[in-house]
Amino acid sequence: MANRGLRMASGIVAGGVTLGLAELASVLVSLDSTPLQAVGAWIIDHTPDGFREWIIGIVGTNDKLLLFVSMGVVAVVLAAVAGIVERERRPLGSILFATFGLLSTIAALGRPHAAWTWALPSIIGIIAGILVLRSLIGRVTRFDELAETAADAEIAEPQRLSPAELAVERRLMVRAIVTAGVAAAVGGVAGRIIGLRSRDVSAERADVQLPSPSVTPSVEPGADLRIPGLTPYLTSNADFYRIDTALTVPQVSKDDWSLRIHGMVDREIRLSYADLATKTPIERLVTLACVSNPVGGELISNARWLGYRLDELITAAGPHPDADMVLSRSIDGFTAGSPLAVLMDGRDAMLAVGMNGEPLPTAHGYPARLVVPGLYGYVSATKWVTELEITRFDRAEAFWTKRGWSAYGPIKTECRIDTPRGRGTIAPGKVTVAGVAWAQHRGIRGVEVRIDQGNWQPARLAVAPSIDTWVQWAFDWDATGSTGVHTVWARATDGAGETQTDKVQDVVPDGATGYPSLTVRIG
Ligand SMILES: Nc1nc2c(c(=O)[nH]1)N[C@H]1C(S)=C(S)[C@@H](COP(=O)(O)O)O[C@H]1N2
Ligand SMILES: [Mo]
Repeated sequence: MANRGLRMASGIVAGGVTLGLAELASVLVSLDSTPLQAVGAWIIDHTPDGFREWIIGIVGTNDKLLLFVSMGVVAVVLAAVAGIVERERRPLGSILFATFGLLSTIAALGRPHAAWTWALPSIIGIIAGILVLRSLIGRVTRFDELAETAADAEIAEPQRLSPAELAVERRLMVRAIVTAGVAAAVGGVAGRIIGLRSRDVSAERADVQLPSPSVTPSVEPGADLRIPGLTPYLTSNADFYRIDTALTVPQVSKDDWSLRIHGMVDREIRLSYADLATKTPIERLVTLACVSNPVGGELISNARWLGYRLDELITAAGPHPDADMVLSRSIDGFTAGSPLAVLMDGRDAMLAVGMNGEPLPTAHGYPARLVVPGLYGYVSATKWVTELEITRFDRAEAFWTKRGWSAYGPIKTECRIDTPRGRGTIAPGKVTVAGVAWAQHRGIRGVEVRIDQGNWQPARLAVAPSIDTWVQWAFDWDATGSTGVHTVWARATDGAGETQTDKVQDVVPDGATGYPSLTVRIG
């Protein structure tokens, strides 16, 4: 077949028209309804756990970028194939497009909160894509025929195109393909930009006046040992780790937001953002941790949170005595199941609206999220939270629990060595080993350090402003005369006197354990 390249290009351009027009159409529906978003979200929901962990182990939090790039590559290949197999009366390419459109429509309609209109971007995009595919492939085929005729010496001049005329025809055809491609790209990018702009809540967020708590937790200077390479006690909003399943950050206006407390309660409650202003705010220091944080990992951060006590909000609804779980739900369908008893036991579990003196950043849950000291994020820290369903563990299952993670997620006592990390060879002499240790809501009583197979020696602890946060620690190692390669170990003991386990366990199903260690070369 002649012009294989042009047929592939036609397929790719038609695919681009599909996705581009779907982006434009999604502006009127929901940005999450486009084929790329809907299929991407479907893939995230159906990725086997082992594979997910493996990927995250390699690319870290660039997993979503990787997903989009892979989907892009697959889309280009499929569209190119569609271009090749599409024939005038055997429209295999159109059938391929229609099949993809059907799957994408199903994926979009299957999203949480999807309305029937979520089908429209896929349908409109696919119809346009098929029309463009047929039209471009028709042109390429007609050109092939003209070229064949031109090469046929039997045919008389008027019917036969001269090489110059043929070149003109070719240019017109290429121009049609390029024009459609550019239009698709411009439309798609414009759609995305307009969609993001029109929904962007950052201007609204900048204007939010946070309530003033009666006390703001103070961070004593002694909480920060200010050792080079040691993680600061407080994490800035920009440096705070981020984990969620959202392909694009949900943009939820505080004026549209509400929190519904329902399920096994005496009276269902619905709170608007304005209703919160009538309640008493609290501000607390809490260290959030992700269950997927490997020993020594970075998925843990500490901030000052401003919000409203969950025990008060839940009590107002009158939870039934036989309820034991609060299933919190996000605008994007994510759910977390927290033990009701933990939320009600007097700790500072809250509906947070502020982070380090600012309204919550959109990526961290603006306008409201949950923060529960002592529980991993996947069972408690729902961002963009819109619902608290009071229920039972034997009746409901949360997002990650359905995927093999433990239903209960108390944070395990752990510590991390921050320095000397990646410092190459260190001169013999005094070496400061330092890091952070955490056992949220139990507090940290001590940290010990061991060099190679030596004795465990106590490290000094920084001031801990709260048992709900991590604490810095440091150990002055006299490495004079210790030239060679050494392994440095650390272990923490919590406020109840319980030392963290040395048993090495991976993150699945309820958090990694084992002593962190570091190899250093003295010389
Ligand atoms: N809506 C929503 N909330 C969520 C998640 C999510 O995927 N979606 N992930 C949870 C997990 S696993 C963690 S560890 C914390 C992380 O919060 P952060 O991104 O503010 O650090 O958010 C929790 N809240
Ligand atoms: Mo997490």
